Amino acid sequence: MKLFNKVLIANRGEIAVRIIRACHELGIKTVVVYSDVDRNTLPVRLADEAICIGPAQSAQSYLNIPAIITAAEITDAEAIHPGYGFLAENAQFVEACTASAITFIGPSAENIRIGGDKAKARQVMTKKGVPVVPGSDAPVKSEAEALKVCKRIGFPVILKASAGGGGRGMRIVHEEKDLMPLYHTATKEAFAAFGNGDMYIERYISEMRHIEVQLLADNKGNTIHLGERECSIQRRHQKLIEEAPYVFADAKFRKRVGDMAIKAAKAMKYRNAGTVEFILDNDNEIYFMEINTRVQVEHTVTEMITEIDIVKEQIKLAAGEPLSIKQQDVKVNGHSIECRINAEDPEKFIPQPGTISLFITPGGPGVRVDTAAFTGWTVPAHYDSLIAKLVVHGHDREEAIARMRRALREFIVEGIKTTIPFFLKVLDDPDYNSGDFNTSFLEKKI
Ligand code: MV4
Repeated sequence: MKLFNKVLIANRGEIAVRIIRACHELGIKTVVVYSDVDRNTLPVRLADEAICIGPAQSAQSYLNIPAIITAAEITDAEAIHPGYGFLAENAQFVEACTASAITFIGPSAENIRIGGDKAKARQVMTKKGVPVVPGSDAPVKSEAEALKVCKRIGFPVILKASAGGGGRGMRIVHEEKDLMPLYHTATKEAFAAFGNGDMYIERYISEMRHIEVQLLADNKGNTIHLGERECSIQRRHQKLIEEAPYVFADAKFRKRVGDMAIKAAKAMKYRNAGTVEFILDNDNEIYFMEINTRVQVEHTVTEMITEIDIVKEQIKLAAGEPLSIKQQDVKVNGHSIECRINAEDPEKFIPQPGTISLFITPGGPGVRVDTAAFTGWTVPAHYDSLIAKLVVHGHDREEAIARMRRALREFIVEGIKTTIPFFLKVLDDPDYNSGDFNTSFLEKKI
């Protein structure tokens, strides 16, 4: 079956490199777009063609829809891969691609709209019988309604912005007297941040694990899952360590959460690759939290344990190919862990842009490094501070942890500070090693 001749990559950094690699393995030519400060970068070198689309500020380059569509048109690219971040979850961008007869490698505009409207997604899931945390059926319209919902579900509750997600615009409310002040500040904050102040309410699960399921769906609606990832090690809603599988998952758990994810995807006619995020509480109850309508940073750990190339699958699915993998052929093998190496101070997590004077990546058995960094490259201050993903695979979690520890020790980055020392500390933590942690782990430890 004929895929695309040429794909344009509307992104930068490690994910641009990741997508170029998938295209080249599929025999597809690549075009990368870049901003002024990204001229001397690895994606620009690796792609067959590169086009400057504007100045460093994202709004004028990586978020500049007309510039990117024009770049695709003048290079005859038939499809655009958006990566993650930037335009990956912008429904208008999908429509702009469609209007120019360019295939968007990702879900439909409608999928993205539902995924971006958290209250709507919750409603769709409730209607189709996917479990959600007890809460409001829709955004609450008044103080009186907010109070009524809270009285029904009981405190503590969590207020969430419909347009938020990933933790932005959230407030935990422990008792009734705090509800109104927090409801008002959260509403105002959400309005300022997203131009939409809608808030919905859920019962607050004080101890939870973040479990998510990778999905693939073809254009006919055939949907499979690639198992779960455990992403509880996060700081200020930024994931720092992810692993697959969830160490306490057995085949029964995997089927339960996997089937829930497929049900969630089918409820909204989901297409291409996506991720359903769940709350796992201390009673092993699973609740739908959000759906992420993009390839995620941590897709790599799933690739390591399933040997399925998720980015290649995205491209084939976008070209209209049917799913080539059956659910029963998805096998989970061993254990994988990812550490997100950020150009940040390892104590205070303050970004550290600057020139890398020496960059030597680890290697050897079971080690994968996804990066666009190299010796002499300057990390710009304008973008995300992720400079490398260190991903390991082992026969079991214990071997994966040992492998991660030795790979972190091998990793040489000079000239800027990175989060490598932070990960070495986490990897020595007894609770991390036993698997006894939840999303509060880092708040308690650092
Ligand atoms: C929750 C929750 C507890 N109960 N929802 C949603 C987005 C994700 N990044 C964090 N989210 C949470 N949703 C219910 N019903 C706990 C979190 C959560 C969290 C909340 C506030 C402060 C820090 C947090 C860290 C991890 C998870």
